[in-house]
Amino acid sequence: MSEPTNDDSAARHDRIPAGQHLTRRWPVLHVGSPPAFDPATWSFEISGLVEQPLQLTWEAFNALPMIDQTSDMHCVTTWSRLDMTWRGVPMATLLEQTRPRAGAAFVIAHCDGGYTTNIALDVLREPDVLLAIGADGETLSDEHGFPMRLVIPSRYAWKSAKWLRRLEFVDEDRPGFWEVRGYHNNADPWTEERFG
Ligand SMILES: Nc1nc2c(c(=O)[nH]1)N[C@H]1C(S)=C(S)[C@@H](COP(=O)(O)O)O[C@H]1N2
Ligand SMILES: [Mo]
Repeated sequence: MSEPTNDDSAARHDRIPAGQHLTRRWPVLHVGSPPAFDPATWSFEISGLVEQPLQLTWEAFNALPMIDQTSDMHCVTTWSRLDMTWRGVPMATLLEQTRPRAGAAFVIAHCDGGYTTNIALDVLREPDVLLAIGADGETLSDEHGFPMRLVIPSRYAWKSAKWLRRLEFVDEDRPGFWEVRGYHNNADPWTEERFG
């Protein structure tokens, strides 16, 4: 296997879904403005249909084991950014701790500022899903989700909720901010699930 190169080589091309183009910049996309962060009052919660609900302070969240993980990012507005290195807590760690109940099938991500997005539990279980505090060797900037964001590499980036504060496990699906505005519920970039 050859090393990835910096140009649009065939190898890279295979990693860009139909209708997407490669960007080396990191565009910023969101509704509203980044929320203020207070480490004294911030918490991250896992609630709903789990055996062991959880509420972590900023300090406790940072005490969790973190990993670095490389993945690609695809935005429905057609940009794709390859080989991003995220730093954060694997979702798997907190799924083990909280243990979703048998009836749990969907997860609603709630963000500071009111943005929401819905994710099938099976997607949240994918091994590369991360609760990220850093990207490309740096702490997340305010506009990219500081202090913490979800990263779901297998779905269009609107599912990667910035300023994440709570994951709510539910039995019935509940479309989020963009999903009620016509975006596809599942959002798989490889089958171009852009609009529902
Ligand atoms: N809280 C929140 N998270 C959000 C959004 C938002 O509006 N609010 N926008 C989503 C969209 S549409 C995209 S494409 C990605 C963009 O992430 P970036 O700004 O870090 O590139 O964030 C997602 N997460
Ligand atoms: Mo987006």
